Amino acid sequence: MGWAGPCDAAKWRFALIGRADTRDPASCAGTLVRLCIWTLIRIPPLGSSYSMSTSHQPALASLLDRRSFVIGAGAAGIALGAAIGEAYTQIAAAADYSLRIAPLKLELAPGKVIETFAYNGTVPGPALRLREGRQVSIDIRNDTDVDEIIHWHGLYVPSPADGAMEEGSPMVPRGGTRRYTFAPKPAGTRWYHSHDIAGTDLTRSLYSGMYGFLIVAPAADAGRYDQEVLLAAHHWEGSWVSMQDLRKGPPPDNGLEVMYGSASFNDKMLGHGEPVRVREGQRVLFRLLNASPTENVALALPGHRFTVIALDGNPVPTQRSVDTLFLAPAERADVVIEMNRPGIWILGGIKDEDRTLGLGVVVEYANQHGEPQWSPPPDSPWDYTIFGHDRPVSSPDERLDLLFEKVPGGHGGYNRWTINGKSWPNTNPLFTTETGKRYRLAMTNKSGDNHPVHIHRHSFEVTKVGEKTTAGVMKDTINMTRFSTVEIDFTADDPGPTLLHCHHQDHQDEGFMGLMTYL
Ligand SMILES: [Cu+2]
Repeated sequence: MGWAGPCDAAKWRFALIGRADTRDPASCAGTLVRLCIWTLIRIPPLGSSYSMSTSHQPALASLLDRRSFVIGAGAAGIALGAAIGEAYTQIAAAADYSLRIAPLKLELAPGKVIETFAYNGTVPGPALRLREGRQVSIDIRNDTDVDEIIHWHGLYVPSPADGAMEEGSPMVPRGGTRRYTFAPKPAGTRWYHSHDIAGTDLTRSLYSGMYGFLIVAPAADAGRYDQEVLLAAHHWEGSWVSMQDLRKGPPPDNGLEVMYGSASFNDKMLGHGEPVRVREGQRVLFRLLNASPTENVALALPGHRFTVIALDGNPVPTQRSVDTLFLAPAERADVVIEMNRPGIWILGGIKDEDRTLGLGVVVEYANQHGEPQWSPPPDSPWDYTIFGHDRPVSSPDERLDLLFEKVPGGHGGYNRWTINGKSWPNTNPLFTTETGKRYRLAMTNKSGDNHPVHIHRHSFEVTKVGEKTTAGVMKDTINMTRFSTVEIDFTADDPGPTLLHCHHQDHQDEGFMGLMTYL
């Protein structure tokens, strides 16, 4: 199953890192590693369905720029990587947790088995429940044939431990183990997931089962609920398609998009897992995560409403009950559902095709019998601002404009994405901040696609969505609907290189990414 090629990327990486002080990475290391990765990619992994026609090669080259750039990301970043690499490889005492990355045959439904990758043989991976501020060590063993990396999404951790190679975090080499140590904060529903490049390979990174909940408990947990349920939505069996071949609407020059063959909550398609068993009168806390690589999910539970208490793990200023919950990729919502309509129900995607793919789970009241019931919820557009304060926000020290645009790939080609006219790695640095200052990012999505924009290692305050102002909603990922504007404010309070990117795996790999740096 291992790589048959002569070129060992991990070895190259460490050799180059070790010499960072005497070499110009941009002119030398980057080129060498780019060649090296080309060799690796050209060898089919796992003998699987991977294929690469010659027409894919230019797009693949640009996708690869992300990794090769990182390796040559500047002497400072590389020196940092070297130091951390040494620190993390001296593994003595047992870690608090260990995660093993390995292939998995996942049975989504009886007889429906897909080949994927996962942590510790389960999807999602084990739920890590950590205490806020208490140091934790996690060993990551990589039993796959490519170097991997795990990002701690929503946590304030130093760049080298954040799990983003673009920030200088080291990869977990294939066949190797690396220890991550950090003090988790802030409290809330976070998650961990692969932050590797998938490129055109729809079995890798977020297209796979490499994700899990990471819940940081506050010093005092109110626990005002009777039962807790963790549900992670995911779409599986992706394939590249030209949307204009399937329906009218997409522009004729649009490039390939990913479509999926199945979907699940956790590891099972709708109707094939254990139901969520509840009793009348219970208040059930659902921690919902959209771990899909590219798909939005809108969810409902007929006859019930979701009281939203936290978004992206952060308590909202105004708790509201809604009929429909909307989550873009990487977003989380903590919701309480009052179980006051006995029956057998489907908690699932409001789009019929999503439930047909398997996106849903049966909610079964005690002593109730029969077929699971579904009825469409009232039409209710998602609006972040209803969870906020209606008060003015303090003005920022500086305002920065970010414009997101698509460079269509054409029929059968891959799209590229730009931020202020440039694609990663040419976006670097996106902007530079000064510790302690408050910044406003005025973001414009000049495309017909959604973009869940994620900032690593920081939370931001949503201050304007379209023309509506709001305050107090703290997030790490915000979905920008097509042709929309959003303003978010954040304080530069966690020095170190920090990634900003779209959380659609394909958009991220196609250039929608940049680094914010500190002075
Ligand atoms: Cu995007």
